[in-house]
Amino acid sequence: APQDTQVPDSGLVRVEDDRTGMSEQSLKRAIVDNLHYGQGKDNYFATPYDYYMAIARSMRDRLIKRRIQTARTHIQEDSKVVYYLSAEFLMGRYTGNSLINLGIYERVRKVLRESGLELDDLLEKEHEPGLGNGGLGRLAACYLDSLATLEIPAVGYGIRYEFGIFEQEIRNGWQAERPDKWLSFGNAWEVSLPEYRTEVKFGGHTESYTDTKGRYQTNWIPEHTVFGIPYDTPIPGYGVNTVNILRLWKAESSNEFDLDAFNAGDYLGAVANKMFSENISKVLYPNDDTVQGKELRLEQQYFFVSCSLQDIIRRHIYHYNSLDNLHEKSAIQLNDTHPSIGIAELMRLLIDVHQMDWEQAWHITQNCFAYTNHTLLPEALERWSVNLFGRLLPRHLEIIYEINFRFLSEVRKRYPGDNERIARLSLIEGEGADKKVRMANLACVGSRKINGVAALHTKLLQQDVLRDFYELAPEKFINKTNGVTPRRWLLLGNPRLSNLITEKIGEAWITNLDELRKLEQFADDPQFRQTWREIKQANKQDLAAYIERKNHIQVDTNSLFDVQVKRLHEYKRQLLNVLHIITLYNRIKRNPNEDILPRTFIFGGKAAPGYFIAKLIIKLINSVAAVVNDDPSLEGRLKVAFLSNYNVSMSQQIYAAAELSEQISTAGKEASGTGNMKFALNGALTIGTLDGANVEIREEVGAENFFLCGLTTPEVYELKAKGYNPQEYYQSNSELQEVIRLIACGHFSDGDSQLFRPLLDSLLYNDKYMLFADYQSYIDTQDRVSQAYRQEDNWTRMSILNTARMGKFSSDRAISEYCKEIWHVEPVPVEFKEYSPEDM
Ligand code: CR6
Repeated sequence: APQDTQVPDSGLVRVEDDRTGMSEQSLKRAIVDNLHYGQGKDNYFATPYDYYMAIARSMRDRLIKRRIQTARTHIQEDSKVVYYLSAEFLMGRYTGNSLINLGIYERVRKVLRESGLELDDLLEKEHEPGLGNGGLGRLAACYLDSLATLEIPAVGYGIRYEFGIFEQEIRNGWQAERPDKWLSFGNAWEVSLPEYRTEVKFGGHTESYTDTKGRYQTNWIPEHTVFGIPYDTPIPGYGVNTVNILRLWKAESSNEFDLDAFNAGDYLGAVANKMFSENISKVLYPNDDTVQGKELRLEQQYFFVSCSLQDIIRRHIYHYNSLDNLHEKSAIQLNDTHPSIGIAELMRLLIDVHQMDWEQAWHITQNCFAYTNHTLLPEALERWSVNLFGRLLPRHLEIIYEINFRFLSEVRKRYPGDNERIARLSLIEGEGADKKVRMANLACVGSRKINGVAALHTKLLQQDVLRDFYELAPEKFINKTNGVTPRRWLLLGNPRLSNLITEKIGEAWITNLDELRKLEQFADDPQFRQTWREIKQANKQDLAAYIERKNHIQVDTNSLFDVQVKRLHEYKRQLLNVLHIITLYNRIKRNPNEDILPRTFIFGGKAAPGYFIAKLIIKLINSVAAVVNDDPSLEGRLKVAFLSNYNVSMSQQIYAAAELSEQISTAGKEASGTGNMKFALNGALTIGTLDGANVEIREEVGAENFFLCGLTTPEVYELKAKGYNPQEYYQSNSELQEVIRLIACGHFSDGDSQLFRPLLDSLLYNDKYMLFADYQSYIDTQDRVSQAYRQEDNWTRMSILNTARMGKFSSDRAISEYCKEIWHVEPVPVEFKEYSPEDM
């Protein structure tokens, strides 16, 4: 063999410093190194994006080191692992968060400043991974952060969508959608693992045979097979060495080119399989809290669930050489019904592939899975047509029928002759051609625990949506009120406020949010209040600058920042907020001297592209903004800004600057909400209905520090039962009439009286979400808000108390409850060991 060139070994080069060192010097070297050898640039050629990539890679190196040690520790300790299956993970930007969790944000900022670079500006170069729609996907992200911080062995499993949630643009007041090409400049954070690629089958038919032991077996002969390639992103805990992973699957063709078809001259046929395969992980469905029974969506769900379960089984067998104890070592959480096909898939893998008998397989399956329900809206409960299901997943349909047969036999024993109940519990709905598979029923039958996401929501599940299952197995039901991670939502998102808090009470709050209670003692301290106000003011100025830059609207930073940011949905009632704006507008028009509190109304949120009414509401907000913002007679007292392309990064800035948080869904419709928690944590006061987690927020902060409005859930139910008629409210409310007439006459639409007709008609003649019923209560409460805001000292006091009492809403609290009461897993501390070249 040829001899290598000899080089002297100086004994001075320590690779470990560049890859894992945390000192200023090693961090600087690491960034320069990654700039050179990762980006191929020096400081002459490097763009801000190159610097961002170099920082990201330097952090990734540090996390990978800890990831390896985490994985080794989990194996050494035979740890039970949590697998969080979710079709959505709305992670937000990674780099700032990893700097925070590694505890080196300030140090890296300082190192960069020495070279004239501003960390915060560079971090904005990261394209946010928007692989989720809203609350459900963001909850999954907060939960991964808490799992790692609590040192729980966990893997998040999902889909590596090539296109995440669309980018929203506002054109002439309307929402327009553009594809989110988040991967086009590369992704510094992921590592692909083609060696763990997994095969997934689709379509075809099944055949039965008797195996050599005389057992009846089924063989699935698929029409297509697809590969899933895993891409891992490290998920660091805060202040610990645990680094878990988020494993997302990309679909790839299993045979690039069908040679037979090609040789037969069928060129397009030859690439059809490739197109089928690559479509699967192409794009995130942009619906929040609604479903369309689209075939591709079921393909996506099955694809990532099958890859993930096969991956879990592979790892388990490698370690234990048996599947008998799978349920003792794995807890698989179903984030809504989207991954619930996993119940049938695990049965299939255990029975058909690993030759287990039905009883044992069912025991293992039922003890692996738990199911979180996230909605009470009937349109969000997934039901797949049996036809489609059987075409795509013929073997799973058989298994579901078998599960159903066995399940219903038990039900019949318990409720003999109660055919209606049996029909309601059945996994199959309806008869004949339009039979449906009910995924929520499958999830309930196949899981050991079923949880709602706020106390009220869980209660309503038990009394209403899942009542029959509750009566059958009440011990399965449990509440797990949602939570949010204080790392992203306070420490990273609101540095001014978190610095003040840490100065006053130390930094224990970062991992024990109940510590915030210690702020209560300062609520009456004038100096502290003053500082608290100054911080909010500074954050408001930052947001005002953003609004000026993006929307060209000048807002008064002394006005009340009144904010509603969330997906556009009729039940969330952004329209009720607009009715309030127009009410104030009318009051000033009627009496220009009326003493109206100056307010800046800030909106943000995406509408599902096919949701016409939601898009019309966006158009209305922008139309009202155009009139109100430019009317000199208002003297700048009212401003309205719709911020386009609301996403995680933008929301961090908005929560920090918000003073009033709008949480005004119709009672009984919002399962929990999590934005409500982030606002209050950042010191905004809430105006809200008794819905979702608002109920518990109000309990925690105290009724006197919360602006309650609207009907309660029982009142909503009652009103509906006796026949709700919006006209009754309309006819007796002159201020409301004035508002509606102003929209109707085209005041906000250049005289076009037809444009907003669909919104008005739905209010006047149907009003499914009871805006008219809650209008007066909402307006009165808003008037109380205005008065309260003028009592500056007391407002600040309430704001401090809101932050101080948000401990319960940490995702750390939520995750420790899941660990104890659902998953039965314990923390596994990970030691940091110096890297050594001898490890080869
Ligand atoms: N849309 C609920 O509507 C809840 C989150 C997370 C939602 C919302 O109230 O906070 O889940 N539900 O639990 C679904 O997505 C089905 C949501 O985000």
